[in-house]
Amino acid sequence: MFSKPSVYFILGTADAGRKDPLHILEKALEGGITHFQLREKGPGALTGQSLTEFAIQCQKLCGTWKVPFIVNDDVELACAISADGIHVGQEDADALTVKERMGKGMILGVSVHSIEEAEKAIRSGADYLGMGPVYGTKSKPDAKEPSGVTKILKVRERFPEMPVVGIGGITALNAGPVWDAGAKGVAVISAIAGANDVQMEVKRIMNSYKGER
Ligand code: 3NM
Repeated sequence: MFSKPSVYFILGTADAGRKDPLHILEKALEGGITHFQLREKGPGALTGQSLTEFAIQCQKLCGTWKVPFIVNDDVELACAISADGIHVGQEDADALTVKERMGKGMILGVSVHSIEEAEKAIRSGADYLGMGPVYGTKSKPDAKEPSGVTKILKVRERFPEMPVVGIGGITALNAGPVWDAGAKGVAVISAIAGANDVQMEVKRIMNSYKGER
């Protein structure tokens, strides 16, 4: 699933500002994102039927580009529309419970901040780990203090087989150390959602990877 360097785009309607979120997603797909996560949070977040309809539109777009469509936190929604995966944080549903509920073949991602959390997530059946915030972020009001790539290095050393995706304040200009720390992917909201040229920004982030392909 992370066999090549991954640019993992995350978006909710609030992150789109005054732009059309589906247009942003389309441009990001054209630019070459490898994963998409729908993360519908915060004031004014869609709920109920409007959320389901929006999720299905995102899923269709991702399907056209054969990009995995992952739902943040909302297990009901992910299962109801047969998303490709679910991502949970430490304050969301327990990863093991989610793993037991989700369909076979679905991807489970878990946000972790320490070796202990990584170990528990792996025991619960996580397919990849999200680790952040690497840098300061404005997209998650309750984010922890940024810790650079220190924690990614530790988790990569202890669990070398487990794909890690860095998150938090990542842009084309500062993604280098995240790749160098062994992350298989970089997860990004604002640098992509807020870019004037979304497609070009995705390409720039992808090109920040200088390792072997
Ligand atoms: N999770 P941006 S940081 C959704 O540290 C999320 O677990 C984080 O957005 C974590 O690319 C974050 O705009 C926000 O900084 C990432």
